[in-house]
Amino acid sequence: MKEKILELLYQHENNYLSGQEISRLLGISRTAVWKHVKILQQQGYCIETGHRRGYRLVRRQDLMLPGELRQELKTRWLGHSMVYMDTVSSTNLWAKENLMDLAHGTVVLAEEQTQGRGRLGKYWDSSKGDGIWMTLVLRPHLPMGEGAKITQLAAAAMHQALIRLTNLPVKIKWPNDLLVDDRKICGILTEMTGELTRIESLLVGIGVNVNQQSFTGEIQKTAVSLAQLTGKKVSRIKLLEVFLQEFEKMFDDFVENDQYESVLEIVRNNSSLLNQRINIFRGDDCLPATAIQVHEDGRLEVQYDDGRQELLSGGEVSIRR
Ligand code: BT5
Repeated sequence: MKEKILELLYQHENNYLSGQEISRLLGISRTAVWKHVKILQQQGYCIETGHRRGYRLVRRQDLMLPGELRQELKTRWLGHSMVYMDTVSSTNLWAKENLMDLAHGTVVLAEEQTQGRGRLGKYWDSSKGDGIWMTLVLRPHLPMGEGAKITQLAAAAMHQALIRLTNLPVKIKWPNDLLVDDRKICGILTEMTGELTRIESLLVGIGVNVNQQSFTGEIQKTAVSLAQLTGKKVSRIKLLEVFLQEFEKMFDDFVENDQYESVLEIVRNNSSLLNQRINIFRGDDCLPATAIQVHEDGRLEVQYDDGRQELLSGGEVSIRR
């Protein structure tokens, strides 16, 4: 009912709609309308109440409210179900804990994460209102080994979205980073549940630095935001909308039509690692090598100095140039 009220208010955007009219259209009492409006206001929707005039919705671009996003989103299935939270420990963690209730294509969004996570137990700085902190919940019919490809797919989709909106020279650092001028603008953390033979769920966690003016601590010099790079505030809603559309297109191509070439082309052509000397960190070990190619299964093909070649999985190594 809350969603229906919101829909009506969006249809009459910036104009007042009386409580009586809403109650007539939806067949509920005026008190019920008022209660739902109160909840929407608590969730961050800017609904003005005018004496005798009713309710009026004013759009806000400063929050990632699902209602705002839905107005622009042109996906077939991705993001049709959304969970929005003001603050959460981690959207990946939350999705894992609530997995049973989350349908394929659900997007879990938060304004702030108090325990944002990276790979291998590392942390992810997720300050309030500045970035996109989200998890895509996917339930594809794929064998377990195919999961690695999805991280590359997410990186390729975010690359395309960032290029379309900002035209910045964005590079993809296998397996899960997007960089501009060697500083990190986006990180991806893909987690899986399932059996040996089949994926039950894929949780694609994505963090994008959008409107931070500065960073502190360990990442002060290695992290960067879109606002810092472009010199102006960037709409998180617009970026989300373009990203979700890109992701859906690539995902459908891959899962339904077995087409993965366009993803490979993007991650290979925009790679910051290929043909470069790299250091591969695994546990306490560090081995120098050369990055050769992003393999068609999503792993990274490297060659050690003794000529030996290996395919690396994203989950187990850290790489530095
Ligand atoms: C990643 O790990 O880059 C994956 C980050 C995924 C974050 C999203 S946000 C939504 C979802 N919920 C979560 O809890 N996580 C996902 P990794 O490659 O391990 O990089 C982690 C390293 O990046 C840290 O050790 C820091 O050095 C650096 N870092 C932390 N926060 C950063 C930020 N906001 N921007 C740039 N670099 C950061």
